Amino acid sequence: MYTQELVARLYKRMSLIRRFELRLAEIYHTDAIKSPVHLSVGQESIAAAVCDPLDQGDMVSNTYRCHATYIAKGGDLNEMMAELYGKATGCAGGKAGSMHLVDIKKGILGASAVVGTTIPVATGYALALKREAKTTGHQRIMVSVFGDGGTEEGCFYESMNFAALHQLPILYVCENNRLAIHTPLEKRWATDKLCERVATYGIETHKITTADVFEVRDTVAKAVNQLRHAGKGPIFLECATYRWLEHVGPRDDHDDPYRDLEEYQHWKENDQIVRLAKMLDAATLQQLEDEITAEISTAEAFAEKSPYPAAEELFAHVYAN
Ligand SMILES: Cc1ncc(C[n+]2csc(CCOP(=O)(O)OP(=O)(O)O)c2C)c(N)n1
Repeated sequence: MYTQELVARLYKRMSLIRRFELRLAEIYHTDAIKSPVHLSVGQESIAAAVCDPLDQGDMVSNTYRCHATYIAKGGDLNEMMAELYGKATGCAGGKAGSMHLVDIKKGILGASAVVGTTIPVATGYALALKREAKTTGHQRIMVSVFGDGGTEEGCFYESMNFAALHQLPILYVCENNRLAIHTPLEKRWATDKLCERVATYGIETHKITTADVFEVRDTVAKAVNQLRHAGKGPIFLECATYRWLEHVGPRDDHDDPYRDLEEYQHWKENDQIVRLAKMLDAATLQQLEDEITAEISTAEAFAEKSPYPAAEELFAHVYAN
């Protein structure tokens, strides 16, 4: 039903994200990485599926848990690793770290550690893209990715209203892992009818509970097509997913009381990387894994040999020129 090319492409993106992050977890104790890391292990299928139908000119914004969309949107791996190492060759000059990955030429708008704040910024960017299309004749799309916690911020609802009123070319994607640090959804929301809440703003919504990489990709492809050609937005997508490692840091925290082992087991059995590996022949799989190994070790070597930023760089890029 799905072409081998698509399966291989999605598999490679998901596996690259996971193996890159698991490598970070391995080297984290050495202090080579100079910033906290919020890993997406277990959540890879959403970023891979969301970014696959996008063009390079389309934009993505994310939160501090931004490694997955950065990689899935084609962000430069060497610059990403160098940024984590705090090196001058990093995507933000080595001064921003893991929570602020950016690559404008690849359509990665940047991220923020402050929950919810990227949502209005992405909404404003979508307004700019709508205006730009009037002169270029080509509608670029904005995709704003955030967690369930982001939807608890007032600016989320202000953004929904503004985007709906102005029919902006933006796809909102909520990665709903049901956790905000250690607090599960049941202790934060009176009802989990998120799509119903958003729909009251006059926004088309979709909810995917399976994290099925093909289902998410197909839904996003249709949404992108509609935003690009029908001139009607926004669209809201809620994707269920699950974070396998601790909120921040490299540790597996399944012994912590806030975790539900049965839930974790359910998600492990639904691992889209394992699923897609079974759809590929052994030679293709080996080739993809070899490519990933090479890309990660090239990035690591690049980061290691890069210099730290010069002292006089300290105050550069603090204010807009
Ligand atoms: C405005 C604001 N409030 C609180 C925090 C502290 N904080 C950091 S991460 C987080 C949880 C956010 O959860 P969610 O948006 O679901 O994203 P996830 O970590 O699950 O990807 C909180 C409350 C913050 N960074 N910013």
